[in-house]
Order: sequence, then C-alpha cells, then structure tokens
Amino acid sequence: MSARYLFGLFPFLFLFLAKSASAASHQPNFVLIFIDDMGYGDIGPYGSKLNRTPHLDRMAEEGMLLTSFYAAPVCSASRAQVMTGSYAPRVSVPGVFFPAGPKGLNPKENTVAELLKEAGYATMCVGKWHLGDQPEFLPTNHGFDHYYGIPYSNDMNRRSLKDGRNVCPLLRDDKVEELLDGEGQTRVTEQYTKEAVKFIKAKRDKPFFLYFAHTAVHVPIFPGKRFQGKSKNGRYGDWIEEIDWSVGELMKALKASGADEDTLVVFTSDNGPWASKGSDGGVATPLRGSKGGTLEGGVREPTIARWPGKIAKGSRCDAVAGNIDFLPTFVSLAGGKVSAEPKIDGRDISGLLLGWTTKSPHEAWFYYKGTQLKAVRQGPWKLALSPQSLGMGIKERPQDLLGKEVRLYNLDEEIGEVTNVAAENPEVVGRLQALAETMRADIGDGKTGPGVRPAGQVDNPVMLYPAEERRRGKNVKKAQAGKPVDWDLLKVGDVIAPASAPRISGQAFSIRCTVSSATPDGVLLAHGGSAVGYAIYLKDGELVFAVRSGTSAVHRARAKVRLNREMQIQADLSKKGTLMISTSHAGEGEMINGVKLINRHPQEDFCVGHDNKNPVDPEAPRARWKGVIQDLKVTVGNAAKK
Ligand SMILES: [Ca+2]
Repeated sequence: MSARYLFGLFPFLFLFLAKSASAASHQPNFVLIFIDDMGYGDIGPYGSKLNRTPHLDRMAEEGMLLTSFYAAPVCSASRAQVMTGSYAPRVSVPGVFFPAGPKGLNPKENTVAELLKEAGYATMCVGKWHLGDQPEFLPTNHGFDHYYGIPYSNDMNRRSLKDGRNVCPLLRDDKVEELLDGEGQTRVTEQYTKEAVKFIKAKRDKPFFLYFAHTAVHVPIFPGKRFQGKSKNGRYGDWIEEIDWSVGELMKALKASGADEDTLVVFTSDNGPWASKGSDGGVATPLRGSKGGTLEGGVREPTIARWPGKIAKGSRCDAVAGNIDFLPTFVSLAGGKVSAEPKIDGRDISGLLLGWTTKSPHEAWFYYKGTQLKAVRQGPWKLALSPQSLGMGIKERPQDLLGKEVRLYNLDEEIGEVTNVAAENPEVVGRLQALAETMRADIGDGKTGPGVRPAGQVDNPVMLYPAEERRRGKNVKKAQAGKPVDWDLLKVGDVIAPASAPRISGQAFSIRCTVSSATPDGVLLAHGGSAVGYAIYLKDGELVFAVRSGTSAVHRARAKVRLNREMQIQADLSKKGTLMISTSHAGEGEMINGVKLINRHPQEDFCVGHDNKNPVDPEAPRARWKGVIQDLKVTVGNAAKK
C-alpha cells in the first residue's frame, strides 16, 4: 500500500492523530519572554503611539493577541505563578522577596522547567528570577540547566563592601559573575539577549525551553547606550524600544537556526506598570489601575503568542487566561501530563492558542493581592469583593473603590471599571460570590486556606556578595563605611552597621571590655551570624567566646565567672589560630587551637548586649542581657595580642 493511497484514504484519521498526538511525536520549543512592570498600553499592538515596537507589531501580525491574559499584581507572586501553574498564595509567595531573605519558591514545587526537563527539554533561564536568591531557590535548583541574570529586582541593589559601589549581582548559574552598578545595568538587556540567542542557536538533539525574564522595564530605568534618547517617550520609551529590539534578535535567531516553525514564542509582562513613578513608569491604557493593585491595569497583561503554521496569523483571543496556564499548556504540548496532585490552578490553553476553541477553560479568574482575594471574574463580569487601590505608591483613593460592599463591573461594556452594576444583576453577584467562597475554602482569603503549600525556607540566608546591610534598627549608628567606631560611647543595646564594624576578615583580633552582669545568661556582644562571626556570651554562669569561620562549626573557648562583680574580659583569636578568653578575677580560661581566622567580613550588625539576627552560636542565649559594659574595644591585626 503506497503512502499516497494511505493519505488519500484516511485524511481525517491523520488530522485527528496530528491533533491529539502531535505533541508526543514532535515536541515544540518554548520561548517565554517575560517583561517586568510593562503596562497594557505600552506596545504598538496594544495601542501605544508613544513607543515604537516594530518587532512586536510584526509578532502580533504573525500570531495572536491575548486580550484578557492575567498575571499577579507584583513580581515574585507573578513569577511563582509562571513556575508552578498555581495562584501565588497557593505556593505561599504572596508578595516580593528581598536579597538574602530566608524564603523562596519551595524546592519541592514542580516547576514548568522541571516538568519540561523531565520531558527531555534543554532549559535555560535568562534574566530576573525573583523567587529567592539562596542556592536552594535559584533557577539551577528549580529545573533550569543554566541561569544567567540578576536574581531579583534591579532596585534591590546594596552597597558592596569591596568597593562601596551600589550594585546588583549578575549570576551565571549560581555564581556571581559580575557586580552591576548603573552603568552595568545599561548593558543587561543586550547581554541577556546575547545569552538567549546563544542558547537558541546551540546545536542540540532535543527541544528547548527558554524563559527570558527581562530586568527591563522595572525602575530604575536603564536603557542601553544605543537606545538612550532615541524614543519619543523618555528613557522609559528607550528601554521599551530596546526590549523590542531584543524580541527581533530572538526572532532572527529562531529563523537562522531553523527552529522558527517549531517554536511557540509568548511575550507578556509580570504585572501592570509602576504608574506612581511618573514618566519612568508605563501606562495601562485603557485599563484602570496599575502595578500592585487588582484593578485590570495591575494584572491584565499585553500578551502575544506566535507559532508559525500553528497559531493563526493576526488572530485574537478574548477568553480569560493567565500566566498560571503556561505550565499545563507547555507540558501538554510537550506530550507530558501534569499530575492531579499537588493541585494547580492553571489550565491547558493550547486549544485557545491553536484556534480549536474560543472558550476559556477557567470557570473563573481569581484576583489575589497577597493572600487577599480581592475580585473574581467570569466572562465579562468582574466582582470586586473589598476595597481596591489604584496601585502601588498612588496616594489618591477614589471613593468608588473604597466601599465595603461588593461592586460588579461588566468589562465587555466598560473596560475601565467605573460603573457598578451590582444592583441590576443580583444573580450574577450571587454566582460570583459563590465562586469566591469556593476559592476561600481552598486557598483562603487573608487567612491561609487548607490548599496552601509552604514556601521554601532556609535558616541562615546570606548575601550573594559582601554588602552593607540595608535595613537598620533605630539604634544603628549610621557611620560611613570604614569610619571607625567611637568605642568610648558604646553601650548595651547599641548596633553598628556591618560597614562600620571592625574589619576582622582574615585577621587576628582581640576584644576587651569591662562588664558587670546582673543575669547569668545573655549575649555581651555579637558580630555576624550563622556563616561567619564571633560573639561573647554568658550562659549558666560561664563566659563563652564563640567564633564561626565560614563553616557550620562553632569554636568555643570558655572561662569561669563570678556574677555581680565587675570583671575585665579579654578574648583573642590569634594569627596561629588559638582561641582564648580570660577574666580579671578567674585568670586564663580555656585555649582552643586550630581555629581558622574569619575569612570574610560578617554581613550582620555588630550588637552590644544582644544579637539582633541569626546567632553566631545557636547555643547562645536569646534573651537580652542585663548588665553594664564599659571600655569595649575590638583591636584588629598586628595590634592584637600574639
Ligand atoms: Ca514587576
């Protein structure tokens, strides 16, 4: 039987097979371009007349516009949705992560990258990650073969202890490759694009998944040199136009590598524009609201999908979908299956993309802000459940958004969410309220529901590079980096920022002080935390000098004390690695040999009479010490004893 005869006889059978099993027989590539803080009205296909976006215009002409495509209101939450296919509060990522925070996306979650990797894909993450910066949480531990990017927002820079510059780290996989100041940030879009192009063009015998999350266009705005001053819309427009250039480069690379027709490319943003930043923020026109809020402008994203020969040219999809759908959609197109447990919220929208249906697979869309369920949408109807805001940083509080009563909008008739039609549509209100109740019983609303899974957590988070602590308690001495501490004035309760604390890194050092203690327990002084640092504390009437030199081992030298008597204390870590502590009334205490010098500057505060963060020694008492400390001084280097 000839092939021609087969085709002639069973065209419908082949069509059917192609439709249901195409993915299994041929796995497409996926490129997900994820912009930061770009508004609904910031690109040509969505009506921008200010920003020139020829490559995106062309992508839309060759693909599909998704006009009701939703994200979460802020960065980390939105990225958690992309990675897990779940509403952000379900995976306990309600807000935003900060550098060296203890939390991140739980390594136990099945990310879209992990599932695609299991299905045989090469995976790479380029750009902003923002799901935790500790090794456990980085892309390389979440299913990506490789990572290249700034792991959080570009305004989360810290002052480097090395050279005093305000910098963000640029990581390759899990290692810092470069510390980027403002000048460095003007290079990121181009550098990211080069990496992405390299990944697309790499010779390989398997399909690929590229998750390209731009640092742009989050404030501070840093367009590349070639784009500065070129747009009609200030530096914000310059950066949008650089993103558009980047999209063009990716398209070129796909064509050059012959992968164009095998690749689904999706372009979208993580949340609405940061409108309170004025001309440095984008616009959500014609939507109301902005980043940080659950009005449409905060969460409805300009989204384009392109897949030559698969997605109809110049098509448009108005059905409700969102970034929780990437995971099940990509996995389905890759021929895989998402297991029923753990539960996800996303749905396979390949039917919408490929034009088999115009109906949303979602019964409703749920608008979470943090852990609060603020609104629910079904079809054209959106029910606001509690007061809403115009967005992050906007002081104006319009009366119509503040009512405790629910408010119903028909988004088909009025996309700008102004006219409350709840009174005229009680049955719609009732239906949407019932849907909200169902979700409250699952993920919760304010309180955590039974369907919530925990975030990942580590005990001892550290900065990716030596940097000055940004948060300061009210007692913190705001001395310049390197400015010496005024030891004569130090008293119990004082805190010295790490930049001003003694530079004991790689050095022998001595501590002396005179104390009288009212309690048998408490920390006399502590500098550093769980990775590196030192502390002197009293416990059960014994004096302990504890040092941690970069490993989990804590070295302790002990000395006897008599309480309620003034005593001088001398503690030393010598160049030869001897740790010792002695007191004026009990003489020399223990000597511990073989202790390494502390190899880097502790990044936590120098605290007197307490330890305000991760303890140097987990065995140290946590309660604040009651006593008096005088003549405290830390001497470093040659001046230190021995
Ligand atoms: Ca964002």
